[in-house]
Amino acid sequence: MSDASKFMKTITVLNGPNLNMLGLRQPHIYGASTLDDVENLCAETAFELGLGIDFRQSNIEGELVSWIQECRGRSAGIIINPAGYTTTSIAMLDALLIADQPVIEVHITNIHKREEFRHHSYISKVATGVICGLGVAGYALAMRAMAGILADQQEDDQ
Ligand code: DHK
Repeated sequence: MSDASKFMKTITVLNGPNLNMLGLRQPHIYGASTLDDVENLCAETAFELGLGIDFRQSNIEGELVSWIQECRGRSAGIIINPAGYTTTSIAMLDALLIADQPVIEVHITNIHKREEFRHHSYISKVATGVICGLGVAGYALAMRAMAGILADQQEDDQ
């Protein structure tokens, strides 16, 4: 391991249920990009920003909760598309309340323009910011915003 990678900050990007079906899933709503495309976009953006990345997806709420817990002490920031758990998961909210790093919430679609049941988010209660409706480009924007937040944090620490 080089000195640079030893000290490189890692961003965890978590994806909730059904996002593994991107590309096949209602492409008129979610677009044609696959989750692999999103991972490549995040990896390229991370490389450009000098950040490491840990990109994951699960259809299981408990697994997402465990991954959020594992971020403690290992990850500098969490970017999360909670997908279908956005509107229901107090367990994920509680896990994020314990987390000690900034959180950015991403939705591919504009959830406020869609069915009313998609409008409320438990995750927004802990998110520094929310990006929605900008397609998968929202992930790259979230990475850039996270890099800015981490740079500000570093300045404050000095
Ligand atoms: C993804 C989902 O799976 C939905 O359950 C959300 C979100 C919207 C998205 O836009 O990325 O309602």
